[in-house]
Amino acid sequence: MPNAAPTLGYSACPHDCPSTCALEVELLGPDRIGRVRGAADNSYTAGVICAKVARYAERLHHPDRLLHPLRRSGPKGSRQFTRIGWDEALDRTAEAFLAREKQYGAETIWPYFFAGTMGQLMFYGIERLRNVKRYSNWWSTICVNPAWLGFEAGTGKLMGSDPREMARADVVVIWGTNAVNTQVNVMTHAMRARKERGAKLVVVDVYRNATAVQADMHLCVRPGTDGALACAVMHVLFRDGLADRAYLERYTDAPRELEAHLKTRTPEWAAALTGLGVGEIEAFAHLVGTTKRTFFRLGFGFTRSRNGPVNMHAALSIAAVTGAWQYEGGGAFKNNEAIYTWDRTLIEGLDARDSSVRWLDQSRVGAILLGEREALRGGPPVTGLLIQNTNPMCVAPDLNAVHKGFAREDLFTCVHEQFMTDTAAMADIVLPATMFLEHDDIYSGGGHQHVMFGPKLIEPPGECWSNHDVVCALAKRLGAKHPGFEMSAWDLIDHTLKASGYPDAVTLKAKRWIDVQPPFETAHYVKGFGHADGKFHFKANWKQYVPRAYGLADAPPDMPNLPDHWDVIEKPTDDMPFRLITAPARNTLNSSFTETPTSQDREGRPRAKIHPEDAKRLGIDDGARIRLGNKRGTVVVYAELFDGLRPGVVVVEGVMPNGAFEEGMNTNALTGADTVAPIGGAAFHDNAIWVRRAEAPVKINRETNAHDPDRSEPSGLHRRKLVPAS
Ligand SMILES: Nc1nc2c(c(=O)[nH]1)N[C@H]1C(S)=C(S)[C@@H](COP(=O)(O)OP(=O)(O)OC[C@H]3O[C@@H](n4cnc5c(=O)[nH]c(N)nc54)[C@H](O)[C@@H]3O)O[C@H]1N2
Ligand SMILES: Nc1nc2c(c(=O)[nH]1)N[C@H]1C(S)=C(S)[C@@H](COP(=O)(O)OP(=O)(O)OC[C@H]3O[C@@H](n4cnc5c(=O)[nH]c(N)nc54)[C@H](O)[C@@H]3O)O[C@H]1N2
Ligand code: SF4
Ligand SMILES: [Mo]
Repeated sequence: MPNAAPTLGYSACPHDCPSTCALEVELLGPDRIGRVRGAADNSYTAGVICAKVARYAERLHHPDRLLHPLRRSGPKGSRQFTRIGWDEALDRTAEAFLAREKQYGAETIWPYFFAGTMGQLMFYGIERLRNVKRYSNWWSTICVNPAWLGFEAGTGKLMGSDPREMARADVVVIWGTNAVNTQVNVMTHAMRARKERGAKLVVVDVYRNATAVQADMHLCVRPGTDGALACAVMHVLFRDGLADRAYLERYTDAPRELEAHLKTRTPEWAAALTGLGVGEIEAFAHLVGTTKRTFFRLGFGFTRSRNGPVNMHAALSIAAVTGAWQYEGGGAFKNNEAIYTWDRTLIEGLDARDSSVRWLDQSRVGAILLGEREALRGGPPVTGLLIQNTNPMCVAPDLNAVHKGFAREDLFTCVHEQFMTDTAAMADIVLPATMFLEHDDIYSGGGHQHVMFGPKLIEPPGECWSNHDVVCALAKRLGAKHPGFEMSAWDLIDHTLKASGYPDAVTLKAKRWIDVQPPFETAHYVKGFGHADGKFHFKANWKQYVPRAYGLADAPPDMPNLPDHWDVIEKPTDDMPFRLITAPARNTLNSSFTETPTSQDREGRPRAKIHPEDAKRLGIDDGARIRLGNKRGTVVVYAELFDGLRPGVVVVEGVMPNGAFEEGMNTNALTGADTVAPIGGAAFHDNAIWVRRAEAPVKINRETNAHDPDRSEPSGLHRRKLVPAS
């Protein structure tokens, strides 16, 4: 039979990625897809998507997809499960939650979720169950807080120049984001600027990543020193007459104070901190100072440090000193959260929120499950978890604590998932979830300006249910009443679109997306910045952003208000002379896609990029088994000699499943869950570690995951099972 052209369906990528691409999906049957492509007629996607989503059929039709509800039938973490029906699975979950609620009060249950899907309904719907039931609140901290706060402290609003304007810039500065890996569309627009206008591309990053390889100038800073670089750049701008003084007077809060403060932040001062040459800093400052159309595309990576918000605010401040905001193709961009007018009252049940319920910090899940008083805010222990869209057994910091916490016998865990992830493996009840092409939802792009529809295009396999279905079915059994639990996904979507001032569901579905880009003068703050005084704030008022009602401490007194290097990172010591970066990998997205064969082939085994000089000194050959460790834990990885980073820096890409590591725990064994001030965050790229050759495979103390040389095993690699040693 000749191949007929497949039917096309239209959707939006639901994954946790700022690009939220407009998609065209080949439909090969009522439950089968073929290739996925980027929509050429969407002005941001512009026909380009990442390879991992182009081959989405591999994930959606994966033989390991969860198809039926399961009940644990062996010890916790044994991965022994028995198939059960939906009624039994939901009944058991509801019974367990109700019994615990009776014993400890409703705050003992903690719905735990994140952005595995960014659909407005399937992402946030779980909040309605929480609010109506008065379950413990969830303070989202794992991803955006340091970055968004640093930006907002300057502009007063989380929006910036139209990201498509990058194509009309003369210099594009990609700062602390590996866009080639993590948001490929940034490169589409940046590369257009280079091709059509001869624009220069500058990358500020701690290693020569896939994005830096494409750059005209790569500023390879030491981790956590971006604030110092930014200060020295501004010092040069003021010193050499490259600051736009008219703009500063009209649009900023404290230009003269800033100039005086920067007098001592010389290129020499910054060179010592960043590791850059004075000449490099001067050249960068002159480039952005003499090129009005400079677009600062600020990423997340450089804010995943204990001084992250300060570094973001400092880098952002450069555009205000040069006045780049005034020009098309100039200014700065982090995220467009503030341009969207989403009203999720019905989806989240905000009308039912009780302000007296405690808030628990997402990134502190380990400490919370281990019952630390401060982490529990003095309230009852967490004894019930309902998890959707996230894999904390893999992605959360301080993984030793997390693994121990999840292993608690008295903890009842229900995980709604697409795959048997490391977190699902710890569950008492596992529920099978639909993928985005199997349910209706609506999306908006943090990295662009579109509100998009992602309709149900195919039937789900097996007995998969959507997040909305699960939340509503549990609500019934838990006695939670709210109009949102009685509505279909479509009706909730339709209602939410209209309440938000967007076209209704039928209209948006037909249009596929709408472009809600604010006009130039709004996006570029021509009529003033987002603060009450209309100014860009060089003097960040950190205090103002701390929600004290959530139990957070005030901003630390030594947190600098003016741009600076805030010296609170984990500095190398004699014992721990290296700094570890756990950067994103190209073929996986957090722990998603780690299940697909192509991603597994391309990423291979866990590798640590290490400078050849360091390797030589430590007697480490390329490909050698090496052990990385610190006070929190240790992992074995394979050395990859690489001169695209500074000596003393080690980079391991990807959040691989724990099973990919000899001792059953990924690099989050080394990352810290201490709070990034002042509003939370995880400092995934701010780790002091030691590095050594891992001669013979070594036994690890399973209780602590600490390296115990007295318990060396003579031979054979072993994989730590997820069962705790107790
Ligand atoms: N393929 C892929 N795509 C992804 C993801 C993924 O895991 N894989 N994750 C998704 C998610 S959830 C998010 S939030 C975004 C994140 O996307 P990004 O904005 O790219 O942020 P990060 O992924 O944290 O870090 C990216 C870069 O920051 C650099 N970096 C680390 N520390 C410093 C520093 O101190 N200074 C400087 N200048 N650079 C530093 C790292 O070396 C790395 O190259 O990407 C999304 N897209
Ligand atoms: N070492 C290190 N750790 C990191 C980072 C880092 O840079 N380094 N980055 C951090 C960042 S920025 C983030 S955002 C977090 C992200 O961490 P997570 O939010 O845990 O993201 P994923 O690992 O992609 O897990 C998402 C899960 O949701 C599931 N899922 C997807 N769609 C649906 C759905 O519709 N319904 C249900 N029920 N499930 C669904 C997927 O199968 C997947 O297992 O990781 C953080 N962890
Ligand atoms: S680039 Fe990001 S939004 Fe686009 S298809 Fe890939 S994961 Fe999805
Ligand atoms: Mo993220």
